[in-house]
Amino acid sequence: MGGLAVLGQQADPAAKAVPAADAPNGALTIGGVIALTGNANLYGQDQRLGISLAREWAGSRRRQPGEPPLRPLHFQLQDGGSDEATAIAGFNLLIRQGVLALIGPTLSQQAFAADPIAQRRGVPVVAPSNTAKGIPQIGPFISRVSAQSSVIAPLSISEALRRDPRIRRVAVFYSQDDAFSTSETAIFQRTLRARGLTPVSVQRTQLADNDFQIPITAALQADPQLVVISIQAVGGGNLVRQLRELGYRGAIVVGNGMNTPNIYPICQRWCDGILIAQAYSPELDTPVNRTFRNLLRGSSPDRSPSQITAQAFTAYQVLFEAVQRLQRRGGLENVNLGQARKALMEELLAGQYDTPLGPIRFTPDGELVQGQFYVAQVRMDPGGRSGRFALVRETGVSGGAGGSASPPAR
Ligand code: 1QQ
Repeated sequence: MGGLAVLGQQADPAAKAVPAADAPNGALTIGGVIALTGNANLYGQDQRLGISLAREWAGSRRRQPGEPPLRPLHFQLQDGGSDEATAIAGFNLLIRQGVLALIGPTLSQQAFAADPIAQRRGVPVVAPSNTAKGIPQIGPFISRVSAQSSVIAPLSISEALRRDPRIRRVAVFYSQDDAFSTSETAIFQRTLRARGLTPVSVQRTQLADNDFQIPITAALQADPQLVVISIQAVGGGNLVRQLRELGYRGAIVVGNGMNTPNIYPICQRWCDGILIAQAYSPELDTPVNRTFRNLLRGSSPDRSPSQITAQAFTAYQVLFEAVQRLQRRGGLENVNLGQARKALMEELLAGQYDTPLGPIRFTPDGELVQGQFYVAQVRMDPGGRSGRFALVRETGVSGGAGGSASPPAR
């Protein structure tokens, strides 16, 4: 029985001593649980790319004279699928293998299921793309670099109403079985109500839906002038296309579910003109964003710099920088993995980071503080096969990490 207890201790990597940075086994491992299969792989592709660019960036960092050696980091990627069970399995596997911290999972719906596991085991999580309300509040080990819907979603509604102040009739669509969608639509609808607009039609769909004829027909009976969509990329792309095919000509605002260039092949030319708020602009002219864009051009010349890629880069960057600061302060000496995880979480939350998203930091409970946001409009090429998010407005949020208001719209 004593043997069992010893086995139990050995099985928990948290009790293992952290080796010295320059020891042969001195590398610590960051785990990534990203959707590589299922519909959310449209985001996962962007995320895998963003993390690999960040690893290139980190690999080119050199120890400054007089500094202790950098702490080498490994990265271990696990498919988080597009559902809760696969994300949970990925978290469990990587935590058992002794990762220092985790990036992921892709969807808020998955995070509400998987993050409590990391929280219980004391493993820091940086969410690269969870926008639903309440993610960092899952616990002290959970943070995010993805701005929550409440700061982003109102911007695209404001832009639509600025373009056409006569809009009165708004139809809303959302997936009722997805945490991102229900959270975002609540913000969209609150923003509309604050403008005195009560939706003339609210259509609740399912995450797995791809055929929207029935809800579209119902919504179009109310003759909307604006359609507001909180649905993930595959469903949302199909919905936009079917809306246009069924004759809707008015404005369309979409949410974070469609914030990837991977929507273009789905909605093709029908996506042209849709408005979307974004937490990243490729046009941000800072050294780190130029590096991000150059690395992307070097590795994947056919991919455009996008929000979800930049956020995944940022998630890795934030962990890398926090680890190196901790290393320099001696915080990784004479500690076990469990203590290192805790110290890393504190270090991470205390830091300020100059990222492709702009300057960011965290609130004490792990919520992102970011200063710059954008509204883009999708512009499809004439063939309808590829397109771009064209920047139409830039907004500074007062109290954001970047400080005060930024230059006005272009
Ligand atoms: C979330 C999201 C996704 C739809 C985009 C990755 O924002 O699940 O929170």
